[in-house]
Amino acid sequence: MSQTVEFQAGELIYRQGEAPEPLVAYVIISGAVEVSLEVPGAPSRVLAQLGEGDIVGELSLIDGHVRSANVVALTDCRMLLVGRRQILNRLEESDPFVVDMFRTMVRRLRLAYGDVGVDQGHSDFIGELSFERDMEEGLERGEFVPFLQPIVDMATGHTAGFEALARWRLSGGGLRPPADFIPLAEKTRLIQRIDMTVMTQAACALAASAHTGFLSSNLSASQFSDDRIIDRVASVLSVSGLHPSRLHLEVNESALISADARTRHILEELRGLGASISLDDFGTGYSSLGYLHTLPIDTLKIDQSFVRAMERGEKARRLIAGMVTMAGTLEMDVVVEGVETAEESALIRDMGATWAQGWLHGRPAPVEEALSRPAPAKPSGSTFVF
Ligand SMILES: [Ca+2]
Repeated sequence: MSQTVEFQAGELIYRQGEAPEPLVAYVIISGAVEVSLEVPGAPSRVLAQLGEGDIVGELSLIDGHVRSANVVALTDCRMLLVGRRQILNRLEESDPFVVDMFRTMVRRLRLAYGDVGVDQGHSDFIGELSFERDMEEGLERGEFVPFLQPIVDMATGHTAGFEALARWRLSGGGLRPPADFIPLAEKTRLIQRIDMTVMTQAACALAASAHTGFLSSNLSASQFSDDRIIDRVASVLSVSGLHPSRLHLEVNESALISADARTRHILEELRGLGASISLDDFGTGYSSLGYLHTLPIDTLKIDQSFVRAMERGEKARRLIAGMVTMAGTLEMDVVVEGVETAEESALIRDMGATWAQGWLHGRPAPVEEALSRPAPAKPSGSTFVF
């Protein structure tokens, strides 16, 4: 939740000792407030005057306890409400040690409140909170939709499946590219809802179409923080009726970095549903090869940066060939991403890659358009003709 409220000059925003109702902190968008502390048997003491970009009420938001000071509007104020979940989601993303230390600091601030200043706010944070609210509203209005990009069988030239990519279709008609919203969606964990709405819509569309290909759908690293993801994916399969063998789940290296027992358990359960696992953006992350043979991975998606580098020299070419060979040794399929020219496509096919994805084979397109595209021509000679 995020929304704005207004207070008039002189109005009490909250009182020391009262239960926080609603349980929110306030970011000052415009205006100024005074924070004061009542001390028994003494005149109340002004702790701070705060203005645009500052935050008040954050202690209660974090620990749920009563308000630790009085806050009064000095001028007419407009404030952004910050809900508990918005803060807790960000905290949960942090290292457990940092979270622990943070909670200890909050407790100590409570004890010593009269002796310390009030936190400074950050204007970046206001921008983020507003954008987060826009994303939540966009999700509620169903504005996040899949675009499908074909993944082509290198042996036949036919579309073997599609990757579902999130797009934000604004109510005004525009499209917001993923680079605009994915970073904050990941930070706030709204990415989990975006992943699932995109996967559900794409699975329903593919299951209802005449196309028999697979759906490759992204699961962000934050999905691996708990095993409810297994139920969510099971529910996508049951709602859509898509045969589980047609679902490929793309996971990137950051989700697997710890390769711990929980990650393994989640991957095995997802596979147990009948889906298969693709390692996304392979070669760009931490690239520890150690987990490749220990985790249940069916497909490597070789990051597009390797194909881009092919133009610059033989080494990149040999690197891709090496990765394709390694995947074959481990009995994994390979998708080479970022294929843009017929020459690249031919080279990759000759290396023995299973599938290719890239602008040559089709750009991401709205679902109906992608599913109604005629199948590409069968390749002839050493290059594909499209
Ligand atoms: Ca992907």
